[in-house]
Amino acid sequence: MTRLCLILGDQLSLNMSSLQALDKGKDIVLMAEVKEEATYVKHHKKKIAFIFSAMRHFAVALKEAGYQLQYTQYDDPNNHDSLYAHVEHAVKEHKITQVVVAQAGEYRLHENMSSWADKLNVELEITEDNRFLAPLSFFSDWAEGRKQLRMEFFYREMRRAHRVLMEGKEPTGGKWNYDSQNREKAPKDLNIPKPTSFAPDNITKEVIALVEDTFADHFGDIGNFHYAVTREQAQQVLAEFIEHRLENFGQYQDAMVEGEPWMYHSHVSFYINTGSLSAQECVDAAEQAYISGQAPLNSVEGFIRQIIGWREYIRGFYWHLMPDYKQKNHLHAKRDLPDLYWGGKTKMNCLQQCVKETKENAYAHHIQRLMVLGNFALLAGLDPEQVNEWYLIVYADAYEWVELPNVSGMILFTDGGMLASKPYAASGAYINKMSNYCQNCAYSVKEKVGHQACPFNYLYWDFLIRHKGILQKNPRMAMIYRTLEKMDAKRVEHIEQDAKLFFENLANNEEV
Ligand code: FAD
Ligand code: DLZ
Ligand code: SF4
Repeated sequence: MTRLCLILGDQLSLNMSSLQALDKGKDIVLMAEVKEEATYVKHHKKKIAFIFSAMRHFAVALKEAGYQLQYTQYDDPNNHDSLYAHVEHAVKEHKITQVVVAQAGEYRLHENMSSWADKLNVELEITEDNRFLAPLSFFSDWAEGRKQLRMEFFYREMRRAHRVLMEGKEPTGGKWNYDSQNREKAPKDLNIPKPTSFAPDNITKEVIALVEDTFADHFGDIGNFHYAVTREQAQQVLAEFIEHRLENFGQYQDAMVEGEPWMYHSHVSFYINTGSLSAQECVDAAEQAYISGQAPLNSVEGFIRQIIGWREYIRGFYWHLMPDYKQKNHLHAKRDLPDLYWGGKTKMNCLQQCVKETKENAYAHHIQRLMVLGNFALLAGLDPEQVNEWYLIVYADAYEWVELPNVSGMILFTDGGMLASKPYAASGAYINKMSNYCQNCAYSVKEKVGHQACPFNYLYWDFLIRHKGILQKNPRMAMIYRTLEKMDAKRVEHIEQDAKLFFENLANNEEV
């Protein structure tokens, strides 16, 4: 009996569970660059180039490891356009009776696969997605019976279960979370290291030419492609992060500096999400840096929390709540996504910079995604479906399992508080506190109303006024609503007028 193992474009690891039981001499591994995956949303050009190049490099690694691989490139005249069609042809050609695949990261594809066994008349084995440290059962066991699914408590369970930064039963240093030492604004003279970069090799150059030709109408710049496309290169990105950036990671985690898209972040999301790096090795490397005195606890704990806390939690949360989660819209948001998200002109410097960097790099760091792009989407009441699609398109690390909970739960509050205890809404003061964007802005962050005022200022209050009926009941919002209640009626009227005019201009495609 010959088995067929399907490896998806984000399962690029020789340790993938689906590969483990194969007989290398007999069984066949299948990989395909297909239209269905490349266009179910119109992914950023750099995202497609990154994934195709990483897939082609992984194909080389599979062959070197002795696997029999059937790989179809996008421009192959025999390309069948969908993963199902490729599997169907391979099943017929090789008289396959058993197909094995690790669980797809996205619900859409997982659902699609559930009909394959019947349609193909084969046995379909779906193995656990071991790109994650926690099996899905770990999350559902933890979630069972809980009214609230807060990341912080899940994270502590993960620390205990995986013995990370633990001294016996106690967290290293006595505290679970060192965020109180983080979140500083970046000083002017900071010498931020350049990101680890790789010149495109022939495989990548070929892919770039393909993308320029075939996906010319997709958003994003393809120039200056410098990402890691092999496991070895991804390991180098991690190693250089540990050596040059981790020390300052915690301190400047929430800082934004104009013209500095990379800051002290790790830039490992592309690689960890495609399987080129494992979560375990990222955690081990950071913990080791603490033990050897190379990096302080606030940075190391902060980084480890992102990986074994946020990343694992978000993934468990997604599978726990899909498919219903996607339909949620607690705040009834329905405004169309404005053109400024696609690079249309705006006078709001923070938004303009974050979109520009997203277009250039298919990357923006967390606080840009959250507090600038996300905050605006929340305050402006943008339609969750359109916002989710935008985030899925523009970031090279975006797959629905990670994008959807972050966008719907963390920024848009579509679930009414399942993921976040209150909306992450902020006025211009927060952006000004954490960045230098306001210095080069046409608006004044100090002004609260009027045509010169920073739009985040009046949109923030207008958001609270609009959603008073829903949000005032939230105990974490009580204080801010008390402030609103004390606000002068004339000021409230002014805020509402400014917001109304802003939204009219937005709808008329005028530069805001
Ligand atoms: P670092 O800041 O160095 O963090 C280290 C790692 O921690 C990341 O590589 C990532 O694997 C993990 N991580 C950190 N925060 C989160 C989080 N909230 N959820 C899941 N993992 C996390 N991350 C994605 O991987 N794909 C997405 O599509 C994505 N969409 C997002 C959308 C919004 C609105 C927000 C607010 C966050 C989103 N994130 C997403 C989380 C986070 O912004 C990115 O993981 C991070 O910016 C990637 O850059 P980095 O590797 O330099 O991260
Ligand atoms: C994102 C992506 C793209 C752009 N192209 C492919 C592809 O051609 N072939 C493939 O196997 N996978 C691709 N992927 C990744 C898949 O979309 C991803 O595996 C699913 O979304 C499940 O997580
Ligand atoms: Fe953004 Fe307002 Fe600052 Fe301008 S003034 S950069 S719009 S926060």
